[in-house]
Amino acid sequence: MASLRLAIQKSGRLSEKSLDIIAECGIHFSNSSKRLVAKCSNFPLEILYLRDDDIPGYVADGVADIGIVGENVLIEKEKQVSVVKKLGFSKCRLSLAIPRGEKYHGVSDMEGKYIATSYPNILKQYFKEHGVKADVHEISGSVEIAPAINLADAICDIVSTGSTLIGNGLKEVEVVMRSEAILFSTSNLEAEKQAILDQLIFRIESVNKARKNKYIVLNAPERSVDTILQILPGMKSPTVTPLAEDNWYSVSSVIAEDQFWEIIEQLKAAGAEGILVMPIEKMIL
Ligand code: PRT
Ligand code: ZN
Repeated sequence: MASLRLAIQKSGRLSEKSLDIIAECGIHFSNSSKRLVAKCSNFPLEILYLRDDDIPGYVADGVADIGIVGENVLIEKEKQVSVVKKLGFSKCRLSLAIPRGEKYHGVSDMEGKYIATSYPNILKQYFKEHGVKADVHEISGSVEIAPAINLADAICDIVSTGSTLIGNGLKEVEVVMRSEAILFSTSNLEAEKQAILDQLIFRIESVNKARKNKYIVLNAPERSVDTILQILPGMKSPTVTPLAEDNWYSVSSVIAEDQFWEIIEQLKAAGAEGILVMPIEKMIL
């Protein structure tokens, strides 16, 4: 029987979350950092541990069938692959930054400037789109120190909190692209492997939906139930069950994580009591 080969980062910012997703899909594997390949015991999946920079090439060549990297790496490598799904973790941005004391009027300020980056292809494309002719130079690692040692006028690097830029006397002036971890596949996946990938995507989507929602149970007096039902969206409609105490009901539903606090406040104001909120493990719609 065919098995799908997934390439993930061996050790780095993407490793743990990539493995978490597989584990939350109920797939068992041995996670030994010394290994190059791990076979999953209860799903036709093999995990290849690689440097993130090598993953797009291996997937394009068919050495691995699918891979997880940051979009920044995937786009920079310019390989022929198919994007499957954004995964919502390792969010960051690729930004232009200049020394803090310098004035900035717009991207045209970069005309003729010497810019250091580990992402020359993305940056050259960005300048092309903005009609700017800049001198883009590839350097790998410690890009942020380039202006201080007079190696460059500006840099283009990954930013998350921004503290690395501040610590190096730089300021972020343009966001060149936004990035997050992405699942992608070789462009001509054979049918049997595509079927395994479809199963995997279904599981990932169930896990991700569950992460974005909470299960809520509360008690309410009869006079509050109508108002509470209007506040709660629910997958279909909330469940309402009478309690042993006269004129009291238990109401349960699913609410979105990002509306959580707002909804809780409204429910309390409407007369809800004994509110319980629980994480959802999987959500199959
Ligand atoms: O060894 P290997 O080649 O596999 O790993 P790597 O060192 O190339 O990559 P790694 O593990 O550092 O990052 C993997 C991916 O995580 C990147 O390609 C991004 O998609 C994503 N990511 C998310 C980040 C960051 N956040 C991040 N903050 N990648 C790098 N950084 C670095 C950035 O380069 C800069 O030095 O963190 C610093 C900035 O962070 P702040 O918080 O100070 O702004
Ligand atoms: Zn790398």
